[in-house]
Amino acid sequence: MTRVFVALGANLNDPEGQIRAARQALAALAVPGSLRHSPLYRSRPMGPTDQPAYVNGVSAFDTRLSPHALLDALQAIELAQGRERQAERWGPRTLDLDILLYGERQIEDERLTIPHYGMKQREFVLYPLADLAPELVLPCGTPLARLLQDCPQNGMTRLPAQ
Ligand code: A4P
Ligand code: MG
Repeated sequence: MTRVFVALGANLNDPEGQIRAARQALAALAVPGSLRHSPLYRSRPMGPTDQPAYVNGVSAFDTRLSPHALLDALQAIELAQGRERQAERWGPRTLDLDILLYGERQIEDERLTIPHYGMKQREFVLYPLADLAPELVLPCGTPLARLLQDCPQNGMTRLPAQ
C-alpha cells in the first residue's frame, strides 16, 4: 500500500463540477477511508492565456495499484469525463489528473515521470498540496515549505467549500 498525491485541474464544461466528480471517482482507487481532498482554487492559466481560468486541487490517498495501473485508472476517469487530447500544449481541458507523488518512488520511463515534472514551480499544485501535507518532504529531500517560499500565489483564489 502506497500513499499517493494526485493533482486535479479543469477549465472547461463546469470545471468545479468536473473536479468534484473526479474526486468521487478517485474513491474507487483508494484504500477505504484513506481519501483526503484539498480545498479548491481558481488559478490563472499557465501556458496559452486565451483560455478560461482553471479550477485546481490535490487529493491524497493510499492505494494498492502499481504506478502504471494508477495512471491507467486516472486516464480512464479523464476519458469518462469527456477529455479530448489536443495537439496544443497546455491547452484547455475538461479534466487533467496528474500523479504528483507515489510514496518515495522516483520513476522516469516513457509513460511516467514521478515526481511530476512541473510540480515544484506551480502555485496551483504547491498550495493545495501544502493544505493536505504541510510537513511534506519530496523524495529529492526538498521540503515543500521551501518550494512555497519561492512560489508566489499569482492571483490564485480559494473557492468556498461545498
Ligand atoms: N505522464 C508522465 N508523467 C505523468 C504523471 N506523473 N502523471 C504522461 C500523469 N501523466 C504523466 O499527459 C501526457 C502524458 O504524460 C500522459 O500520456 C502520461 O503518460 P496528458 O494529460 O495527455 O497531457 P497534458 O496534461 O496536456 O500535458 P502536460 O504537459 O502534462 O500538461 P500539464 O503540465 O499538466 O499542464 N494552468 C492552470 N492554472 N492549471 C492547470 O492545471 N494545466 C495545464 C496542463 C496547463 N495550464 C494549467 C494547468
Ligand atoms: Mg496530464
